[in-house]
Amino acid sequence: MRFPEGFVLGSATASYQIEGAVAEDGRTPSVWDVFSHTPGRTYGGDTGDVADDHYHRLDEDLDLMASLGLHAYRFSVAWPRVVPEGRGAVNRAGLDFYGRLVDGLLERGITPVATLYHWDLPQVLEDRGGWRVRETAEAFAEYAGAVAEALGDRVDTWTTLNEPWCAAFLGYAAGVHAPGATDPLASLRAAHHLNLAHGLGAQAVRAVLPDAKVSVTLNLHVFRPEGETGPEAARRLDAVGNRVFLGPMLEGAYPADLLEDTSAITDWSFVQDGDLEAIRQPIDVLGVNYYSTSHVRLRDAPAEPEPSPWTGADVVEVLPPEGPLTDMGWNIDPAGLTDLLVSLHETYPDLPLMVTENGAAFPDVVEDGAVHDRDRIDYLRRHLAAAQDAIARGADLRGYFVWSLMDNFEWALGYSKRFGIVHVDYNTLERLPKDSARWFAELIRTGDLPDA
Ligand code: IFM
Repeated sequence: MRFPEGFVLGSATASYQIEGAVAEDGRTPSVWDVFSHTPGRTYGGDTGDVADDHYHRLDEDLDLMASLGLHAYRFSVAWPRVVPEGRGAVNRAGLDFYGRLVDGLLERGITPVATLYHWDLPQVLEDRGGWRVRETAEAFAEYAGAVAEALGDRVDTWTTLNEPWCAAFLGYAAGVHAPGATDPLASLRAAHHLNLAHGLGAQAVRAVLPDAKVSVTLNLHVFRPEGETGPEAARRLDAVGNRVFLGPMLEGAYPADLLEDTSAITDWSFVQDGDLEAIRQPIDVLGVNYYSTSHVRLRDAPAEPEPSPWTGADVVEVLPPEGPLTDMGWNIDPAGLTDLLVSLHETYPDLPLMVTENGAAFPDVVEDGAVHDRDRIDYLRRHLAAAQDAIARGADLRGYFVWSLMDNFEWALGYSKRFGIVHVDYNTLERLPKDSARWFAELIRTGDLPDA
């Protein structure tokens, strides 16, 4: 069970989930600062004010990564640290933090993989319409160019967006992520402007760094059709969950069935001439985030529409997941990862793939200074084996990043869910590698999947 030569094994985090220091060195509030400080929005009122205090513990965290032997580290840059007013002046102090991070990685032989947007939109841009409006896509391209200019050729791969589905549909339709809107039209506008941000951002990075490796990370959904109506339910959800991004980014068009399914909400006239050409930029690798699958069918009778990330949820039903479940309530279906990677390879045969997130939350306990997270090791082992199956079936998979390096702010669920392979004590901020961290380090050291 060996990975191919050169296969990248790393871990991932995101700025708002780990950094803290939200009001330091010129950073302004993001939508997540405002959302998390709004009563009732997050578990226990948790916020990212301190998070893992990574901003102040950079060297310790870099040493931790080196001790695990990570080949690569996937982090995100906080837009409101770098361009505090959303557009215009670039904040040198904000950029310097990421410069120190990148230099520290390179000194330790770890390859930096930068994501430009992992959901911390400057609130000042949300106040002007956020992802509902195209100005935000234009502002993103300016910001992307500024970061590319500053970090230059020290970054190996530039990822424009992380999981635009969550930003658009959890943020503007279901209302469970920032900015907390429940407006299906806004979510479709947001999806389009995120697509546009990807295209304009990719161009802006390449304008500064013509040889840059550019990517985007999508949380592609795997649907398991149930019964006779399952295939139609899966088609509808695939359109609004996956092809709404894959279509314009990789094929230069929104899928016809998506336009038809959403015609009662919009005529998509916010898509302007030239947008689709701008969105379809060559990418060097597609980042895939995978956690679980969803069993779906059509409803017997249409239900009262209520806030949901799924346009058409009144006719489509996502069935309760069958156990065993992770602490997120998500099912464990490693074959879904194989299916997803193989089907992407069949649809886009020349596109290299990278699993940019995979992992699981479990209710860890610290016992005598250790965390024996056997469930997580089992989850990781089975998913890495599933990735190997996909490679054996032809998928051009180049690497795998575990989510996450350390426990962190799990968005609306605050600190109640632990995804890290390193435990964080939120009282002392002490880091403690779990058994899974040692297991992952052993995998990196030997290139062989260790036993669970
Ligand atoms: O924590 C998130 C991450 O920010 C994006 N992908 C899914 C993870 C687990 O929910």
